[in-house]
Amino acid sequence: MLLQRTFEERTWTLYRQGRISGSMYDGLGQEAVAAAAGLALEDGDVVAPLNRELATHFARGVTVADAFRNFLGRGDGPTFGRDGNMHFGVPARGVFPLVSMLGNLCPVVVGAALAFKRRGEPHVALTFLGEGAFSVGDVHEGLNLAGVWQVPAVFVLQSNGYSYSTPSSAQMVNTNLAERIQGGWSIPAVRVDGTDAMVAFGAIKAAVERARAGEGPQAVECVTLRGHGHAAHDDASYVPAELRALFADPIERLESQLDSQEADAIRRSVVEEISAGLAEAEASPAPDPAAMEHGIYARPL
Ligand SMILES: Cc1ncc(C[n+]2csc(CCOP(=O)(O)OP(=O)(O)O)c2C)c(N)n1
Ligand SMILES: [Mg+2]
Repeated sequence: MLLQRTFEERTWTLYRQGRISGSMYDGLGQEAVAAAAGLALEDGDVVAPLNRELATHFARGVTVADAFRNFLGRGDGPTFGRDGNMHFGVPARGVFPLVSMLGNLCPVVVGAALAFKRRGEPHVALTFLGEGAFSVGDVHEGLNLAGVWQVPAVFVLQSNGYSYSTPSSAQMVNTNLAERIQGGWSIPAVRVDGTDAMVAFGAIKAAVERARAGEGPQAVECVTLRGHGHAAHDDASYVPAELRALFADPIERLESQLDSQEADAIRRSVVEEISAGLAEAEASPAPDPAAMEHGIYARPL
């Protein structure tokens, strides 16, 4: 959780210095869910994180240096300098790359889960969905087939109250997504507090293990608040202060349960890991123009 928070604080600075192009998206306030899902999985499982789930990448073994290489557009980074943002994955670590089209990763993950089932492999495929994604048809096609085929897929809903600046209540009549998944597709679904790391971990871990045991698809809805706006241009001034006051900071909440010396040691080691990873990425080469067409045509990267 702290790796994601600290990494994103550093990338905000890099962005304001003009060293990261495009925009900045972060998962402030949602780190518990991202970390919990990453830690609930095992080697051989696959996961498709979205743009607020860097902790999932880190929990699956993606390095801080590789994440910085992507943001800084380095030639030896996960997207070889083609993306300077969150649109990357590390397939060798079972992490699928993010595509921007909301909901598109849902049927992809159901397909991966179907492959595991057909091969008789004890693995699980997991993806995240926000409320905006939940209004896209692909998601409902994916959920439906996951139920029909009873594949080992886990859907983690990031219910953070908004899609861009649209509050969920202006987008859907029933904002209880767990209820809709359970009622609509007969997929077991629970709704938990996404600011409580241990509760989120317990719920996601149980869902992953049920899917792994052959009990079919599972869903966990984690209720959070998106701490920042959608992206750098958005100051989230439309989020009422009374709503903000209802949500705890997941990191402070977990830290309050730790011994303060232990918490300090974690903070120090995270700062060191971030600084070392950034230094490594900064020393990495720029993309080679000769490699521009790699991965576009049949030639593999
Ligand atoms: C199919 C599609 N429609 C619209 C967009 C533009 N868009 C990007 S993010 C977003 C809102 C996403 O909201 P949500 O799924 O709740 O995720 P959150 O940003 O809250 O994490 C929209 C509308 C898109 N990327 N893809
Ligand atoms: Mg949302």
